[in-house]
Amino acid sequence: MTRIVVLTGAGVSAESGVATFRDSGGLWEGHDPMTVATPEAFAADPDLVHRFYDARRAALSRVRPNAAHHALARLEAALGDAVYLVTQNVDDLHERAGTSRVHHMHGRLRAAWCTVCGARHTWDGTLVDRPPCPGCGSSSLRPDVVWFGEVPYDMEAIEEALWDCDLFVSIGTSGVVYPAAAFVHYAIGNGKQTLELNLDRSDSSSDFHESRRGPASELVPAWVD
Ligand code: BJW
Repeated sequence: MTRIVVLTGAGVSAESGVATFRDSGGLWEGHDPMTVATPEAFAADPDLVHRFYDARRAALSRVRPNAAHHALARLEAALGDAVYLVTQNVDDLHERAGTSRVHHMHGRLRAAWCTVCGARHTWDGTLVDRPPCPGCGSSSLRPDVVWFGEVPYDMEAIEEALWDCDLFVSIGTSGVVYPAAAFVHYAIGNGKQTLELNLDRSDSSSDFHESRRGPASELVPAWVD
């Protein structure tokens, strides 16, 4: 059976109403990424960073998975363990569409981790008001997301999955943020087939064996079904 690694980015959730990062109207507009998505920024102005993530966490309850998320859930239902889904997205739309194994390499909005005791907690509320950590009681929770300069989650397992797969598929990502941007090079270097599904040409489109252009809600079901 063909083993597939699927990487998703902000473009897969765009049609659900979750803003992308770098498109016109994206999340970074009005926010220099370095003012909100680095540990240094958090140390310098935690209120600003907490407000940014609190607003995005609250917005999750107003969005729904789209046809692309549902198609990927069907792919997992059909192929089981032969599909390894890794997402750069911090939303939970893949899970809500029914995918059961989602590897969130950049963390999750609906989680907080304590910088004192290291515990991670499911989190649906706000953090700007400095709630106590349910584990140790300290007021040191931060969003459980991966900022620039931090090491993404599950890297060893992701590299193993890329090594073991036959096909690498990248969906809705601009290909500018590493290490995800290098997955296509790793896959090609190890003799895998590669496919990109993206609205526009991305920074790494020319690296893929095949690149299809269009909205994820159309391209992904067409590829899966
Ligand atoms: C549609 C669509 C529709 C729209 N249908 N498509 C090597 C070279 C240079 C720099 C580095 C390097 N290695 C590391 C770095 C530094 C840095 C980095 O990459 N910097 C670059 C800016 C140059 N990387 C890091 O610091 C990373 N850590 C690291 O490398 O540690 C070292 C290490 C690695 C591995 C092993 C051991 C050690 C950490 C990166 C963390 C990124 N964090 C963020 C924030 C997360 C929290 C949050 O959400 O706020 O992650 S940044 C932001 O960008 C977010 C995203 O996941 C990520 C990627 O964005 P994405 O998904 O691609 O979105 P967009 O908006 O850019 O693109 C959307 C795309 O969708 C577009 O192409 C549209 O056309 C398309 N689209 N609508 C289909 N309907």
